[in-house]
Amino acid sequence: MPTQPASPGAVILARADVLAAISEDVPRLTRVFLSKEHRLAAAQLVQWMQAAGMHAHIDAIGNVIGRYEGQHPNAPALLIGSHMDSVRDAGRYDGIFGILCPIACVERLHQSDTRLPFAIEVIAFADEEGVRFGATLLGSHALAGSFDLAWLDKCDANGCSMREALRAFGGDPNAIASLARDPAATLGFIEVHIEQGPVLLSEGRALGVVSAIAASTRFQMRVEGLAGHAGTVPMGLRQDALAASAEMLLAIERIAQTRADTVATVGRIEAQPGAINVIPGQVAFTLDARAPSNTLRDQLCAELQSACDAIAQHRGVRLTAHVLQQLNAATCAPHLMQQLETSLKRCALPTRILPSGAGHDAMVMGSITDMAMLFVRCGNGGISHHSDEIMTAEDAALATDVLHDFILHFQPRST
Ligand code: HGY
Ligand code: MN
Ligand code: MN
Repeated sequence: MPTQPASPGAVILARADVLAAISEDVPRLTRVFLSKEHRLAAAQLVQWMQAAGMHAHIDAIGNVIGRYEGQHPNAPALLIGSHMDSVRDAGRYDGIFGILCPIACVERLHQSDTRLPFAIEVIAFADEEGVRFGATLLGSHALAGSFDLAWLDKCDANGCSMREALRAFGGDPNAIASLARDPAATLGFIEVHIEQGPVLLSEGRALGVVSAIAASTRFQMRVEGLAGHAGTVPMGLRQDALAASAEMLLAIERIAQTRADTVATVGRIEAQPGAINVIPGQVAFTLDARAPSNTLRDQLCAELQSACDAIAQHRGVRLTAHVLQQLNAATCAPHLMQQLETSLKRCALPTRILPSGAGHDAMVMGSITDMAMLFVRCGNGGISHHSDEIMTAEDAALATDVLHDFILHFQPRST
């Protein structure tokens, strides 16, 4: 019995499985910027891009870029892409689906020998999560011309600077500035991404159109108390940095819960000296605060900071808060949203507009061109940044149909 050709969605999920196996800690998925896994996954993406009829290359910062020419050489391009790096113990569709889906669309154009009045560039951004060096959205900042060269001096947990790692990867720190795209040659940026939340799943919808991406601020918080003997220092005389931090964490949670649509997360905490019989004298914890607008984010951060300061004062410890990153809210281009909605209708799918609480490369690309996002349902309650992240081949195929329709009918903003 001849085997049935795999459905377009199944091909995409199978490719995501291939990439998920390119990890530093298999069977978990962790693929960080400028690692050997980055290099291996990039080579695999180049191969798939070339098979889809694109010219593909790896740029100076490690982005993988495939270009499908239009009817005329050097035509302005519609950019479509997402990130190829992952968080630790990640899901296999975050970022990656937004690369494999457009590759599948270009493959359809190539197979039908369709050429459009514009070129298409599929972009696999080298680093969006910022796991290795703490600076995020590096690949899209390079293309948007907003890469801060000081980031090259950031070091990873082993003391290796980004500059050294980039050179060892085969990139070129001196060429990053030249990657900046000319907005005049860029017709727009589309990112297809799993929702990473429960909304589409709960409403029984496969796809949604994003209205805006939340504003966020990331802090490195440090609490300095006084280490001491766990057996001899009376409770009333302690300056316990970890107990103070614990009270701060609960205050952070309580404050974020009281405001609509705001979230605040402490993702990592370390206590020193970390001995069972020593009162912790130093604590470092991260704080990720988000809200639908810049104003609401700033108000949230101010309230979080003053609550933590009051706790520090009350407990006789010293708190310092260092802003690691501040990303402003990004609104999607209405004319691109409308075209995505029209494609959903042409594909006989209901339209649903929803905000994104997660950050995306589209926030950065939106600084140089019109941007929009198509969300795809994820299963398992919408879980993401977790190995239980799932999506279906049917939804992958629907997203590919809608993106393909969007591309065929794409109209850049009339100037
Ligand atoms: O943190 C975020 O929102 C994104 O997943 N990097
Ligand atoms: Mn992510
Ligand atoms: Mn992502």
